[in-house]
Amino acid sequence: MKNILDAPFVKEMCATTANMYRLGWDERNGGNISCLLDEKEVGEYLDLENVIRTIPTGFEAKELIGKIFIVTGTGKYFKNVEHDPENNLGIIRIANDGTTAELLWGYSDGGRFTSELPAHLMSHISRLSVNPENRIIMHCHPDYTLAMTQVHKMDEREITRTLWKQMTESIVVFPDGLGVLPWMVCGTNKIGVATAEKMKKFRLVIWTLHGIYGAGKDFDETVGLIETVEKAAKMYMLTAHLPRLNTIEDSELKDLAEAFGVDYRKDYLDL
Ligand code: 2HA
Ligand code: ZN
Repeated sequence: MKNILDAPFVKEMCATTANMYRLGWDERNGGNISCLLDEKEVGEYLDLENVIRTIPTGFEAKELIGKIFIVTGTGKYFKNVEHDPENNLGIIRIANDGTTAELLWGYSDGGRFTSELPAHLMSHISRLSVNPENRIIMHCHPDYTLAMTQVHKMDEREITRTLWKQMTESIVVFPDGLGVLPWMVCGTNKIGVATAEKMKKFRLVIWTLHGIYGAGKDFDETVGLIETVEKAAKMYMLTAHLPRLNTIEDSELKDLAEAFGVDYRKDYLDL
């Protein structure tokens, strides 16, 4: 059996949480990540018959029975993951009842997965239904994105248009735009269901006055989506109070999307 601490998926979780902490997106215990793993690959590192303990998830995820995820722990700090992955991360498998998580590794101080597990697992189900390659769901609290939710109309079309117009990269990176949820109590099945519903149409979902969710096939895609939104939100917040002399026109956004061959939300442009 190989050493689990050398597994690429553990190393990626360590590197990503450390990076996100230093970006300031995950203060204290803010943020959470889940990554769908390949059973065969996990089997190279762990005895899949050895269930350390079982933890109820509080909801049913029939579509994910037998699926294995590495997930950040509840109350854990992103800054600490790289120094003690076995305590701050866990590897869970969804049991045959669809409502129990079987712990295969981690949460070594007796802890459990993130309180946002409902939003994560339900979002995995949504994203897998539109893209079988999806593996990552990521949540964090990036500064300018969060600031923007205080001052911008929280309408999907409006906020997507604003972000597309801040800089050239935006429409190329997230042509599918952003889903928006109003402020809601976090950590509940209700916000999980609402997030997952949006995830059928978007890889990015903003939680007003809270943060953002991103989904992707790997860490680069997912972080790349969030950091591009955050950069565009930064441009907006740095300039929102100033006279706006230049912007990317709708016809130019269309030219850009066509030049890069991306399938953008055409009804979000006024052409
Ligand atoms: O896990 O970010 O949304 C801490 C949070 C809750
Ligand atoms: Zn949060």
